Amino acid sequence: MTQKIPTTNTKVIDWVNEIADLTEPEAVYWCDGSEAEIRAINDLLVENKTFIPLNPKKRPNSFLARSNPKDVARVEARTFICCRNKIDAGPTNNWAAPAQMKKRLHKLLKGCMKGRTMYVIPFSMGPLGSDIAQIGIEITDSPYVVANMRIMTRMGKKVWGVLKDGDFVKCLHSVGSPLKKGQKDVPWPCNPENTYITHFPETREIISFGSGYGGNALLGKKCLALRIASTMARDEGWLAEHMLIVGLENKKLHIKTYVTAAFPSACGKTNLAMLIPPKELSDWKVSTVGDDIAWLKPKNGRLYAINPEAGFFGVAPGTSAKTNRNAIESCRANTIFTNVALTDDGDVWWEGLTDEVPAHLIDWQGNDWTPQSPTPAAHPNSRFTAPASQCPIIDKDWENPAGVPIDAFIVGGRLATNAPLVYQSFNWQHGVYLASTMGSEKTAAAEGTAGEIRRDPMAMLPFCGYNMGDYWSHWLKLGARLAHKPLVFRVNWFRKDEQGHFMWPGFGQNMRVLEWIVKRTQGLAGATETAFGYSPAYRDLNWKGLQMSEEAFRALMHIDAELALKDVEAQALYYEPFQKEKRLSAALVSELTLLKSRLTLIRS
Ligand code: SAT
Ligand code: MN
Repeated sequence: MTQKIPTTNTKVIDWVNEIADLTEPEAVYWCDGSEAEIRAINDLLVENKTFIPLNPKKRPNSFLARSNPKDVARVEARTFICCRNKIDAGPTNNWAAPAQMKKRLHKLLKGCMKGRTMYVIPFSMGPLGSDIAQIGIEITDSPYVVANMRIMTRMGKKVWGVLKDGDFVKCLHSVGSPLKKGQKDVPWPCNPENTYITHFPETREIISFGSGYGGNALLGKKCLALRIASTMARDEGWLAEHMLIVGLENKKLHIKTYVTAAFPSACGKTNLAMLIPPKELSDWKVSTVGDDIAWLKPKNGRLYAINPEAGFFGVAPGTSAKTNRNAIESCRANTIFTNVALTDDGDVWWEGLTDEVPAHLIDWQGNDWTPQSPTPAAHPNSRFTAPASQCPIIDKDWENPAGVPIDAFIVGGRLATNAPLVYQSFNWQHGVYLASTMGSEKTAAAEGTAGEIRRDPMAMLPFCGYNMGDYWSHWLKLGARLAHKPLVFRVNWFRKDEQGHFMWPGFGQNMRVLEWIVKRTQGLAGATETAFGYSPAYRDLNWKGLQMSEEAFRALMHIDAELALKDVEAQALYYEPFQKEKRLSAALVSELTLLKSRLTLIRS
């Protein structure tokens, strides 16, 4: 295949040549992002049996892929931050010395693309040409990755015009499974025994080997847009966050505002990004800017956010017309499904999609499945890759290169005990403290007792490319310089009563909490000072259409000082490794001290 090289950027050309010499592919193909190209890639994936075409009447232009059962999720134990000094990776990351890791990878990469085509994918994270956007180039030997990157990023020849002779993030990916002459390929090549997901933040490089799945292989997502971008953001004075971005508009109140939210996994982030308000709150119009990642840059004293992605890589199980109609609509066509089940009429199915379970399916591993089967039909981490433009409530400014102005940050986790529905931080510094200590309970502990909390600061635990203590300091500093700081709120949709029942209905009803939050940003809602922060009183929330007594609401907001003081002790322990490394800001220590004294005062 002779192709005219589509760029004159010598850094790109030299790097592509260097990688081709090292990995020895059969051919090199420069992706242009055209329709004809994706049709050919899809045909090839069907021919290789990586893709099963779905019934075009039910799911037009959509495909199902089944991965190797050993390659089904991100692998945190195999994810490394490779910077010169170990302390700069911090206590929450796996670290390796760059030279040593490069040596190890070099051995694995030698000849690793034999018998395969090496694809060069130019892509932009963020609207092309936006000053918040970043350009990456992914080299991969996986056509499945090409097909996914085409949905998840702005990919193709237009990128060369923006890049010109500029710098880019080098993203090298191989499934790590070379083919000998005449050897037949498998539908999902991978190398789970030798998987490495490595980041070199100082030289802005990513090298990923051995996995073809999700965030391990679509390098624009967690690797570039979070791990590498977080270090760029530290150096350049902005924020790269694991946050959804949502627009909230109320024409009667003349409000249109945007908020972002960070939650650990399994807290309904995609649902909140696409929330449908209950009919009594239909004055509110919710619109989606992003469901996973936000890049926020300061301008004129405020933060403006873009969604660096162009698609959703959403978890399928549990997604239904009832829980998230907009997500279901988003994947109605032009979608890649990975590890879901196949119906007898050529459509997809997963646990929770319909109340009625089909009598027969082919499960995610390609086996016959019936409701009596002992294992789930879809893998719990099965996914849909769908264009964001197909979301019925996509915000009109979702591709605005200037971003959207952010008025509030929401953080939270999944906590059964002693975590109120919502409260506002006293100020920015207190907000950073609230975000740094957030997390979810590891398992449901005995009801009524505090479960052990897996802290997931800013939901960035596996995604921060540098020392988490430095990251908190960066937040503190950045906010201090903003004239118009976003207000910070902590929420918890998952409190349970003594019988183990959820005390809050969640889903669309969360609009009531969002309404209070938005009104707080506009100075339109009241609040009461509590030990945790500013909390709504019963009268401060809109109860139209929801039966909840004042007593039930009080229980939902109650703070048990004794239990909270125990958590203060746990938080002090959690901060200790950062303190030992002298990477913990005194501001966070004093927030903990202040909380302790407030709780001690109200302890009966
Ligand atoms: O596979 S991804 O990293 O893209 C999604 C996730 O695990 O959060
Ligand atoms: Mn995520």
